[in-house]
Amino acid sequence: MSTLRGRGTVGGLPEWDRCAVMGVVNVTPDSFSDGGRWFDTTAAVKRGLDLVVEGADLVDVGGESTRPGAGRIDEEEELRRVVPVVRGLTAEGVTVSVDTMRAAVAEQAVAAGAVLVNDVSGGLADPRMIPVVAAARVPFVVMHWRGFSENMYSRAVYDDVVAEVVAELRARMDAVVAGGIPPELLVVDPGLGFAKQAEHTLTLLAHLRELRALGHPVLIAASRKRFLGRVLAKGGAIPPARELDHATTAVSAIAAHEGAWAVRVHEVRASADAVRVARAVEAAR
Ligand code: PMM
Repeated sequence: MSTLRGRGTVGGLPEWDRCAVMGVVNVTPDSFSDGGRWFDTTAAVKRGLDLVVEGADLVDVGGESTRPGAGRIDEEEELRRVVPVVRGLTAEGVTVSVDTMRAAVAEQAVAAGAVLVNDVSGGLADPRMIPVVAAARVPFVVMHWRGFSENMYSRAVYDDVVAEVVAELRARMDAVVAGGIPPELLVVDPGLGFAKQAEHTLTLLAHLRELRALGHPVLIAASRKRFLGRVLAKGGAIPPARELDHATTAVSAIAAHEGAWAVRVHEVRASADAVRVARAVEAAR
């Protein structure tokens, strides 16, 4: 089994001496977590720039909601939402990733300046994705994914969630490398909450070491997810996504301490502090 010393670096991206913070801009009217507040190009670009001021190292721009139960939007609509925001942010010097399962969106976002493709399906949703990313020679996030969000909880069945997620991710990484994306451009992501019940997600967080042993930088995206609501539930009442930012920050601190390459969060300020504290503790070892 390969191992990863340190948190790893991703070819072509800036290097940080700590866990990086990826701020989220969802250009969607129906995102479960920010409720469509940024569903407008100007507002979305401003949101991205604000996230950088708050400490985001990268900004992840997405146009299609992947919340549990979400259906798909068409490609034209996704392009219309995403590309102008990517262009607006890169024009301001922001390091932008594009969150998409579609090759055409990845391709046009990279042409507009995006430097990383974040595909929650790990290249499974669109057969053109891997060749397009390989040709663009940009880094690629491979997330653990078992199918579209519409009915993903029916796939949340595991005997040993850590072993199965690691094995399925390893198979994806092999397929992606065979498809022409160099290993040094790959980031892995356990896909917290995707086809996973809360206990599965928590078990994965408890075993980040096994994920790091895949030998690639690890991205952790816990922000405002339902499993955090389950952890904080009082008398069966689950807090809404917007009330999960403190819990998200706790995960950022844990992930940074455990050697994650980056955390993907909606509220950047607190996680930017958390990764710096983790770095200072690491330096004092
Ligand atoms: N989760 C969401 C969207 N994009 N990307 C990666 N790499 N990993 C994730 O877990 C992930 C993602 C869903 O959350 P959002 O709708 O709040 O952005």
